[in-house]
Amino acid sequence: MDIQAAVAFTAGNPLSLETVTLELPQAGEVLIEIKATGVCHTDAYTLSGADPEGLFPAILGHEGAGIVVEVGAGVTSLKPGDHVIPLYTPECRNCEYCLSQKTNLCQAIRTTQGRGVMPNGTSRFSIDGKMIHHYMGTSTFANYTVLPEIAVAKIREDAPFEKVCLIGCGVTTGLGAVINTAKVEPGNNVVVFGLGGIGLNVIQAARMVGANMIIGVDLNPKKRVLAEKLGMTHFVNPSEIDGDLVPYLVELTKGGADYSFECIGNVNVMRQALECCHKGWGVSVVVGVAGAGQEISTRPFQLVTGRVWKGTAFGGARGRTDVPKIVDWYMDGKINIDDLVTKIMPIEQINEAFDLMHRGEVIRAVLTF
Ligand code: NAD
Ligand code: DAO
Ligand code: ZN
Repeated sequence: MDIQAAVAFTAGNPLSLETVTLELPQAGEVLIEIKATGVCHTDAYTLSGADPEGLFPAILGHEGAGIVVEVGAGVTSLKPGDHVIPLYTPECRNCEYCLSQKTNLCQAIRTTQGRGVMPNGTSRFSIDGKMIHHYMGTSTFANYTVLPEIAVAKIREDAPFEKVCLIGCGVTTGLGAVINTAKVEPGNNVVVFGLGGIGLNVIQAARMVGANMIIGVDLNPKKRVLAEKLGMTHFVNPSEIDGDLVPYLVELTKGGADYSFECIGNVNVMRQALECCHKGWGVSVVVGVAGAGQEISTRPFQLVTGRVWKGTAFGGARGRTDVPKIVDWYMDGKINIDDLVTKIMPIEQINEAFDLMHRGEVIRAVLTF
């Protein structure tokens, strides 16, 4: 079938709206009509050419929501008409990783997903017979896409696509970092570095679980108002304090954070996030994705004296199980997504949406079809 998609032909250039040929779903696959998709920094990172694993040409996008149109042979958990969120982290419930119950990093389709193709090794997208790569297994910058059944979360039908699409990445990553990875407890003191789409969700989850101090750290003072609305109790702008940030935060928390979260992707800030943690038990969670080849460092004595450094992907969430629950939280008013969707735009304006994100003018721009 002919579909409309924003194609990334080469790194470093704008996306191009094209008519693309999409093959119908094969066994174990699902055809989805995408209704809305967020634009995230990871899409921009790959488009820039800085992502060493980026493949071109490709259809980017990984924060979508839509409706199942057709299912391939053997698909049992989905049917046409189901409302869904594509998952860049699948949940097969069968592989060694899923069965371990220790990680959400399902490996069932890892190799082919990384090569930009479906599990049988071929792409469903092409233009004039030339193959176009899938991206993160999702390719949501298209009005139709094909995914493996194990990478699709079924959600309730009354949830608005242009809001719940953010549960496909930013919302789940931030909430999950707090609830699944750190397991923050009532009364804990939390420091959040970076108040973008991820950090704001860390803040609202910290409030949900009953954290005491929720300290937000950002260089941009404009981030303060929304962060406070979502639960931040103290704002720290590193460029406005006297002295070094780490001792400042240790003093503010009377000994250090119980939990800290780096939501920027800056390796120097990752070190500050670890070192502002409480001696003996503080845990720092790396959420931000640093540039290719970058490394983190600290004095090992920071770990010897009880601080713990860990990371999280997609908030440790098992997508098919957890994403529908997070949609319920939104529909029940337990979490705020409306304020994170700064702008809703038609797919034709996708390059403007990237520009808005680069200029820091949106938490998220959402594209509709
Ligand atoms: P964003 O750009 O919207 O937010 C980053 C914030 O950090 C901005 O508000 C910016 O002002 C602030 N900032 C930048 N440098 C700073 C500094 N030195 N000190 C203090 N504040 C600073 O980004 P986002 O969408 O919230 O994503 C954050 C990170 O999370 C990115 O690296 C992204 O790739 C990553 N991410 C990780 C996962 C995962 O599963 N681990 C999933 C999605 C995104
Ligand atoms: O190696 O098993 C694996 C999966 C790695 C993917 C982890 C994704 C990490 C988050 C990247 C940013 C997503 C927008
Ligand atoms: Zn699995």
